[in-house]
Amino acid sequence: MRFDVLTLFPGAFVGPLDVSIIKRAREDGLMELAIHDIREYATDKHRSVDDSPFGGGQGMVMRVDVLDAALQHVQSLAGPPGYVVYMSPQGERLTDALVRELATHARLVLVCGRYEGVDERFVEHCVDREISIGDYILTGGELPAMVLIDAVARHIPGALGDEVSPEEESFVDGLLEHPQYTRPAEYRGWGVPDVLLSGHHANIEKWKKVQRLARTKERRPDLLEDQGLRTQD
Ligand code: 9D3
Repeated sequence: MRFDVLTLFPGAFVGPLDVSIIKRAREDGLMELAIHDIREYATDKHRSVDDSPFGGGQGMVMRVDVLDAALQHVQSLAGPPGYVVYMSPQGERLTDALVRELATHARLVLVCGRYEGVDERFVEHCVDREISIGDYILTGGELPAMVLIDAVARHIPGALGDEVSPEEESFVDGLLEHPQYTRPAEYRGWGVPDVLLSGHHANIEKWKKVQRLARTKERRPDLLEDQGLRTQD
């Protein structure tokens, strides 16, 4: 799977995507990531990428001509045209279901906004999907793009290694995870639930399920409402 990112801050993408699972997926050739500096597509002598909004209002808006030139260049690079995602506070919320859907594309082009956002004509004519990562204000689309890449890349076949499958993970059955413990069994008088040390597998499985249900009810009741619980639950 290939990701192309359009940004005014290419330096932001050095680091977070160079470690761990994403690093290995890139080294193994399972995923490609190319970062493109939008400013390289500015045409006037000041290399301007933004201007004040028509009709007035605070801040600056990213220019449609510069964004379109950058996108056309990027779309001409690799084989299949990429599915174009604009990271935007006005977008639909990124969920596990949307992550899985995005992972079915061979290529994604992620556009990161800065300032007050982009000229709406770019969204209307060039963007396939507008996506937000949640209801809080950030300074730009770069961190959201990295969040999306990280979440989607885990679904690339082989990216997690042989052991783990993203299908088996929590969110899939809509419950939070149970608490986890490891050695030492006692530290500063802090113990571990006896059942986990008992070796009684049926009781351990029951304990884990009860913990998952109780935590979900306490912390995320919205997740319980989304699914029909069985009587044994
Ligand atoms: C404070 C300025 N806002 C009101 C006039 C508008 C605004 C513009 C640009 C608010 C945030 C941003 C920058 N954010 C993103 O580009 C962004 C984002 C986010 O802020 N939260 C969650 N998801 C995303 S995706 C892109």
